[in-house]
This record gives sequence, structure tokens and C-alpha cells, in this order.
Amino acid sequence: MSLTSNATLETFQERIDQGEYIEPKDVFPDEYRKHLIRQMSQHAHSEVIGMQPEGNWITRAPSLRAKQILLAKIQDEGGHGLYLYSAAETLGISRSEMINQLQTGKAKYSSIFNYPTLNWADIGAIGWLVDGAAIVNQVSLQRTSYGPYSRAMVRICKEESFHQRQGYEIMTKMMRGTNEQQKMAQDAMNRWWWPSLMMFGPHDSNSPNSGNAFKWKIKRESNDVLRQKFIDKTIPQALLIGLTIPDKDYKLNEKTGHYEIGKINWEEFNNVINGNGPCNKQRINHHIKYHNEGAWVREAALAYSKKQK
Ligand code: FAQ
Repeated sequence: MSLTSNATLETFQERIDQGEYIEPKDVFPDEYRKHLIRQMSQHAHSEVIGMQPEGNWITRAPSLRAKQILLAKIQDEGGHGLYLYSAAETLGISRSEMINQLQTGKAKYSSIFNYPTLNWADIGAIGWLVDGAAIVNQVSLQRTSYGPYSRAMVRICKEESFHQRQGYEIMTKMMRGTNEQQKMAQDAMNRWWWPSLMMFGPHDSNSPNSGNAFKWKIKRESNDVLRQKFIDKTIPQALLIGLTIPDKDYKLNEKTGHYEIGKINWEEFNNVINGNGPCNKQRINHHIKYHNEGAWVREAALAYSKKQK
């Protein structure tokens, strides 16, 4: 519901400041609704598009166990997309409109899913680094001010921690394996490390959406704070299994206890989010193709549900 007067706007802000959750039938500003639709739909699209790079390896998983785990993980990601689309629908946008925005390039999805998965080690790197980065961000979003988004995050975080561990297990196994396997794991680390850091978005000083996001407690921690948490957690994990950090400038600052890193290549990030990454076109074309091929399923489900009424 949109706000009409300053008085109601103040009441809304007071509720936010007191840490109350906002629910779909409450009164809130249209800008709050738009901000949430943007972020939540982009989050949902990321989960669904994120199934593609991993799906590429289901038929080539190295064992039945690895295949079962990967299948379960990818199904989880599809489920996360569905929770998030449902949560966004409570804001008055239809799923078909969100999908249209994705397919026409009006809505973004995470930059990370525009990179290719070249070999099995990439599946380890995605689970460990990409899901690892996603969890750091999503744990913080469990306290986001919009009730349906916050509740979706609680469920999603439980599943993401299993994803992160399965990825780390793959990397650990490869680092304990042959020279070739160790090289593959290091090569995957080299290719996924920097794009994982970019997942957290631009530096705080360059993040246009952060102002309102903090005012309305949609975001609870900044892009840079979350990125630093991920760096501090992940570097020791990499070193423990013998991986090298692909950053000649990284070092532990003994005084702060935080790792410092070299410069992130924002030109690469901007290229990717503007549609020019290695796999952007492939990802969207694939989505359109299978969305169209699945039209009959949606029609049948709709016809069935109408018949039940
Ligand atoms: N990629 O002003 P800010 C997952 C855009 S889930 C693409 O800082 P904001 C699970 C941003 O949208 C991963 N675009 O924006 C999985 C904005 O453009 P806009 C997804 C990006 O919203 C694992 C512009 O740059 N997670 O991985 C990115 O305050 C494995 C300026 O940025 C979420 O979506 C990026 N990385 O902060 C699935 C979490 N970063 O919209 C399968 C929810 C920034 O104005 C396999 N989202 N941009 O045109 C968020 O927390 C926030 O939206 C941020 C960005 C932190 C991503």
C-alpha cells in the first residue's frame, strides 16, 4: 500500500527505526516497494540463472555420490529462486513481469554467473567461494526489514551452508590428489577469487542504492563490510588446504586482524553487469529457450488448478 501523507511516512520510519518488520498489508512508501522489488527480483534471478553454470557438470560429475550432491544443490538453488519470487510477488509484481524484466535486460542478476565452468574444480570453487560469499550476504539479510524477504533468507541460509561445505570438500579432495588435480583446483581459485569478491557490489563510496537501503534497514551491513568478512573467513580456508591467493598484494594486517587485498578490477565488473561478460548472452538465451519450451507445463498447471476450483 502506498503512503499519502507525511504523517504516515513518519510512522513508517519510526517502525523501521524500532526494528519492526514490515508486512505485505502494511502501509509503506512506494519507493520502499520499488527498492525491494529491484533487489529481491534480482536476487531471485541470480538463484535461477546460477543453476546454469553448475548444471553444465551434472552429467560429468566424477562419481555417483558427487552427482547426487550436485543435483540436490542445484535443486535447492531453484527452490531459493521460487521462495524469492513468491516473496517479491507480495509487493504487487507478477512473476511473469519479473521474468520479462530479466529476459529483456531490465533486471540484473549476479555478475558471478556470467563466468564459464571449465572443469570439475570449478564446481568446487562455486560451492566454496560463490555460495560462501552468498551466505555472508544472506546471513546479514536475515534481519532485513521486509518480513517475507527476511523469512525467505532464514530458510535459504540453512541450505547454503551445506552448499559451501560441499564445495570446500571438493577443493580439499583435489588438493590432496595428484599434481594435475592440485593444478586444476588452483586454476579454479585463480579464476573465481576476484569475481567472488565482486559479488558484494561496488565499494560503499560508489553504491547508489545504499543510502535508502540503510535508512529502511533493507541492507544491514555495507558492501565493503560484508566483502571484508568473506575475505577474513576465506583466506585461512584457502591456505589450510594449500591454495595460493591469486593476489600479490594481499597481507594480514596484524594490528586490525583483517586481511588487506589488492585492487579489484571494477572495469571488468562494470563490463559484466552491463551485459558484456563471457557468458551473459548464453545465460539469457538459455533462459528464454527453456522458458518458452516450458510454456505447456505452465498452461497445464494453470488449467488443472482452475479445474480444482
Ligand atoms: N552483480 O548500489 P549498489 C547466490 C548492481 S545468490 C550484478 O551497491 P545494492 C546463490 C546493483 O544491482 C547471489 N549487479 O546495489 C547461488 C546496482 O544496479 P541497479 C545474489 C550488481 O543493491 C550460489 C548497481 O550495481 N545475491 O549466489 C552486483 O545496494 C551458487 C550499484 O550497486 C543477492 O542478490 C553484482 N554482484 O547492493 C546460486 C543478494 N553488485 O540494481 C547458484 C541480495 C551490485 O541499481 C549457485 N542483493 N550490482 O541497476 C544484495 O544484497 C544487493 O543487491 C547487492 C548490491 C549487495 C548485490
